[in-house]
Amino acid sequence: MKLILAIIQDKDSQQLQEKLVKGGFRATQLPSTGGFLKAGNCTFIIGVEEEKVDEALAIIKKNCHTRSQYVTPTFLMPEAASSLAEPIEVQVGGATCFILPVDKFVRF
Ligand code: 2BA
Repeated sequence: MKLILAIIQDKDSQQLQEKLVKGGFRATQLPSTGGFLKAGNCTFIIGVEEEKVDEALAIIKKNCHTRSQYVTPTFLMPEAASSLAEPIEVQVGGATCFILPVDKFVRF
């Protein structure tokens, strides 16, 4: 068994949850916060059989979209607050996924 940790944007979480359930996957959603933007995002914990990992990743890929977000450099560098810094564009998502081995899985 494997554990997929998928960090996605809040906007995609409902659709992803629905599609995972439809595909026969069990998932848990945790609210999380990105270290760079300090904005809310969503972390899915999905326990899957090894042979189904690619199927789950395909669902995540299909339902999680890349979006542009603007950050003011002053947010990143407070010392530059007085300069006339323009907002910069960063591409966020679709999904950042970690696939971990699971030693043991039990459900009571
Ligand atoms: P954030 O840390 O808020 O990052 C949001 C977006 O800002 C990133 O999108 C990336 O485009 C940009 N970014 C992040 N750190 C940067 C840096 N040091 N310099 C320049 N640009 C930077 P994504 O890469 O799609 O990441 C989306 C979210 O996934 C992240 O939100 C974070 O919560 C999570 N994440 C990404 N990589 C991770 C990692 N290696 N470990 C743990 N969480 C990660």
